[in-house]
Amino acid sequence: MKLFDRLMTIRKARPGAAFLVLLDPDQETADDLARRAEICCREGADALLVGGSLLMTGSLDERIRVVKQAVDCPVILFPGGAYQLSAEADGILFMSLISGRNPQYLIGEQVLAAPRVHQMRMDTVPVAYMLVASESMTSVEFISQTRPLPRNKPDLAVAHALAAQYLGMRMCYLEAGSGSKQCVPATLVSAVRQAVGLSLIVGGGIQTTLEAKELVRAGADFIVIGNALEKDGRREFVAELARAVHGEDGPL
Ligand code: 1GP
Repeated sequence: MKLFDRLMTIRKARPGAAFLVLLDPDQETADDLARRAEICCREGADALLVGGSLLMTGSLDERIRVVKQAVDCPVILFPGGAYQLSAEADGILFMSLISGRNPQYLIGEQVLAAPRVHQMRMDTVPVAYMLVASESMTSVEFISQTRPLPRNKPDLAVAHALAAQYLGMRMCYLEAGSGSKQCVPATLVSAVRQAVGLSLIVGGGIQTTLEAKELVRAGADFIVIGNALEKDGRREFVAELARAVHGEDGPL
């Protein structure tokens, strides 16, 4: 089954939203990464994203290979640039940073990556990536050299999401930036939800079950959490977040 269809099947199986965990391949040794991946999936993560704005490790293939051996769920590339490719993954979020006006991240990196993606026969999901402002500058804002969308102007987010839909994107990623102090406002998610039929991925700065539930209630189809799960001893928290995102711990 194609990656997009797999993701939709996972989504439909959940009354709330699907739960994606972002693994930073730079954070740990390959074995630690595999162990964490295994715990996350056992406790309820539906799929794993691997990647980030900046990648230091030179062994992305190996890291993804060991993660794949440890879990049954899809392991998906979430690349910060054309250099973050691996045929070991189940596919790639092929993204364009449409909230920005930096041609390198709108189309440049994609052109550099495309021949290798083709050569590796990677499964691609076209995703409109939209960075939303938070209180301080995030790595993605700095690396991409783009201005994020204002938090208090949902109409701007809606206009971008509509453009993405007309361009034929399949998913829209509303991103506050990894490690952000504030997640994307629920009001903005709900405005985009009402305007477009695209599947909505929401991530960045989500730290509590309450925040996750609010974003699901606002219309997120996929919730992504990375940083909040990176500390040790977070097994129970993963399970708690999974139940909240899936809508299994009471009415949303
Ligand atoms: C980043 O949305 C993801 O792209 C996850 O962010 O690490 O802040 O959870 P956090």
